[in-house]
Amino acid sequence: MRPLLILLFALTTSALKAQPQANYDETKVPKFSVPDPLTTFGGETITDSLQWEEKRKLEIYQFFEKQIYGKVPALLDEYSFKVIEQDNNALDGKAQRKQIAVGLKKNDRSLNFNILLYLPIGNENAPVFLGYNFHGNHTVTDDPNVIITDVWNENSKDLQITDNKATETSRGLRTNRWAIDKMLDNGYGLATVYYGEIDPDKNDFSDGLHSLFYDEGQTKPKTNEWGSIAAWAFGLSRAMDYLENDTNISNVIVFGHSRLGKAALWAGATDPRFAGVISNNSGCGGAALSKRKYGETIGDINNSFPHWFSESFKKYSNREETLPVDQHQLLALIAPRPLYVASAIEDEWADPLGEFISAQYASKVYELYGKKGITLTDTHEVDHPILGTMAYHMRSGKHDVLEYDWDQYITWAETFAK
Ligand code: GTR
Repeated sequence: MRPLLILLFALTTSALKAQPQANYDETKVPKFSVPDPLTTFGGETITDSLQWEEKRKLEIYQFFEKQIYGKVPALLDEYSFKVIEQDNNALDGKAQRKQIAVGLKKNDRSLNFNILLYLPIGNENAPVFLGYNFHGNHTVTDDPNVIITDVWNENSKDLQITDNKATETSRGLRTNRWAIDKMLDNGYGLATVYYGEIDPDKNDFSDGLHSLFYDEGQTKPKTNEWGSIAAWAFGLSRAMDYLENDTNISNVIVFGHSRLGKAALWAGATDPRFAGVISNNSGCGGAALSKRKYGETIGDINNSFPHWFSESFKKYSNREETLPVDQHQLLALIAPRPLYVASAIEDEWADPLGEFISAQYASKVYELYGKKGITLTDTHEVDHPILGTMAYHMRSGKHDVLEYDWDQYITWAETFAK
């Protein structure tokens, strides 16, 4: 090749590969004003919890519902639960295990998902952590009796999943993210569901929960309707429909990591039955403030995961300054229920500082109810959790769920869940 051609070739290939560079420089965070949770869109000031609930909470909720996560299009026609497997002497006699098949029906179409439930022996009325897992219920434990999911699964080297299908090989490969023994020893249960059984995580709306609701000829949700995060949140509520009727369960705390932390927050905002909400490293579209444009931005997330949010959210890609809300108001929708926002200092993509500030700005609403929030003078000192009704920690280390995280969640839950 001649030098000019070589240069042109190099320029084109590098341009093709060029990704918008994420900002990790605090001095380059744009100046922005955080929308006040206590001033309505019309400029009215909110001074008590009643006004918040009647005026402000509703308008914020509706904005998130229509413009960000998307509306659930209709009610289900039917749903059913069936305990398909039970062992009262599971995990070396520490737990009762139940596997519950949940059936959802709409327009003569149906979808089934399985809840794996462990309840501690000796606590007849246990609080339970409910959280999605990324690759199947059988990955969270070595327990040989946990059913392996047969729906589409993202290939993963770590999980040894190929051909988009989970097998025996991946059993127990994610036990590190689920401190099941610790939960049981402290009198807590765990309920978990493989999120792909609600909606496979790919940019394809032909399958999963969305497809049950289509009219004749429809192939994807309408502009203001739900993306995958809202579908996953809806699935958590359907799991809750079962859990709230299990007489051995007292309270349910909804938990999620990363994209599933976003789903847990939206589930907490849409469903008041969750007694507490935990967002672990949920980042952009979760706990982190979007207007900081630090790490992942709305443009990045809508490009990489076009199916996560409602179609209407795309108009805010690279236009964060035009958003009349920010994610601290999502947190505020959960008030006055206990809420734990957890970050990891090396998880720069999720903007850990933006998650902390977001919790601080949501506090005003908790304070209206006389609850302890994360105040503006609180600091995010690494590995120094703040455990009030609003709780926060900045863990050392990376984007993950570690034993450390569960230690804090359990300690915190002791203050309200039993
Ligand atoms: C990333 C995505 C994040 C976060 C994460 C995860 O690729 O950009 O928003 O959700 O995935 O879920 O692990």
